[in-house]
Amino acid sequence: MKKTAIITGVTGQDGAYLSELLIDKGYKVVGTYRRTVSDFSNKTQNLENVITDNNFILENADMTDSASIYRLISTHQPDEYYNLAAQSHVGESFRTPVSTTEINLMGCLYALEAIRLQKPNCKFYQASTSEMFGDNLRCPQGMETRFSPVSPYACAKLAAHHMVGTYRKSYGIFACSGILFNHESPRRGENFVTRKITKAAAKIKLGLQDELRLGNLSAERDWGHAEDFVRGMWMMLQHKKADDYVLATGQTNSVEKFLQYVFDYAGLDIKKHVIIDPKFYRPCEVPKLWGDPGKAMTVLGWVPEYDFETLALEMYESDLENERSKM
Ligand code: NDP
Ligand code: GDR
Repeated sequence: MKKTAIITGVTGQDGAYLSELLIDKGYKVVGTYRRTVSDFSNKTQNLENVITDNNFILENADMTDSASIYRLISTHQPDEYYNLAAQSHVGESFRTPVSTTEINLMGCLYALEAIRLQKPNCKFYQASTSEMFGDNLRCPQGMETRFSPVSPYACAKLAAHHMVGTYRKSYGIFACSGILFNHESPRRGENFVTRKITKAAAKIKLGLQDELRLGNLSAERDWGHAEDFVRGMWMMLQHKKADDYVLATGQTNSVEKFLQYVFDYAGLDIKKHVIIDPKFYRPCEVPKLWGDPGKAMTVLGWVPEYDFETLALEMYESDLENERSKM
């Protein structure tokens, strides 16, 4: 019989890649989106490869509505549940700390509790994050590194992370947290820095835009590709024992380096087009993220295939093609 997987936050970057992976593996996927007044086709644009597939079902559910999470699990009796839904923008979490916490912490707890009560053998994946390491500069950051969150986003994610461990230890739920470092792709939301850069570079190249406003260029991130990372999520739930893992590439680069690499490739001059705007600075910054994926590599056999350069070029080329097709 087909396995059923629920993916909350399916309309986001990772949800789309994970849906494709699971459908390829023969799963039935129940993906959730939250209803808004704005155009439905905008919301589902990441899902164009799966939305008409017979093994894909789209359900309406809001992570802040415990009843809708409870209903999801009782209706579909899933074998696996991937909790990807989140207010995932760190900068935005300073402006909306309460709703960020409701979505990112309570959404996780509602799902764990619904699983405990209705489908205790359902395996659970929680989207934890390298942001939990915050301003701890000990590098590379791995399973033994102390957490030191510095944003409402990271605080909520860290509480959810501990909740996952608590349900695993207390009730024997097969619950895993993936502590994932930044991962990007052409489907990355447009207000995250990599996509903001590749989209702007493409538009500047085509004469559709002149300037790009950015914040802190000195921050360093360990950037990988979302396709590699969703494979790691699935591998965690296939392992015989539930546990937590770090997924990262093990390489770090600054925002400035990403910008320079993309602009050089596009033949653009940063000095002519890039303006540093304090509006994009955060009240508190995570200066450096550099992950140690050793445990995931050894125990799960997970190996990322993309490197920094291939990722950046794929994103730029995709934005260039998109923008050109609209001209
Ligand atoms: P995205 O921001 O692309 O997607 C988040 C998804 O959550 C969207 O589908 C969004 O829907 C949905 N969502 C937001 N609020 C709610 C809500 N109240 N109820 C239901 N759905 C909601 O994130 P990514 O795909 O990049 O990341 C997936 C997960 O992994 C997130 O939890 C993120 O925090 C975490 N993570 C991501 C990393 C990365 O580098 N990408 C690294 C580490 C962790 P809508 O369109 O309606 O807002
Ligand atoms: P991050 O990603 O905060 O690491 O969280 P983001 O791309 O937003 O920022 C990365 C770094 O770039 C700096 N920066 C800017 N950021 C944005 N968004 N816009 C700008 O104009 C800009 N200029 C400079 C930021 O200050 C930061 O240092 C992502 C999200 O996917 C989280 O959900 C996830 O948990 C972490 O990655 C791991």
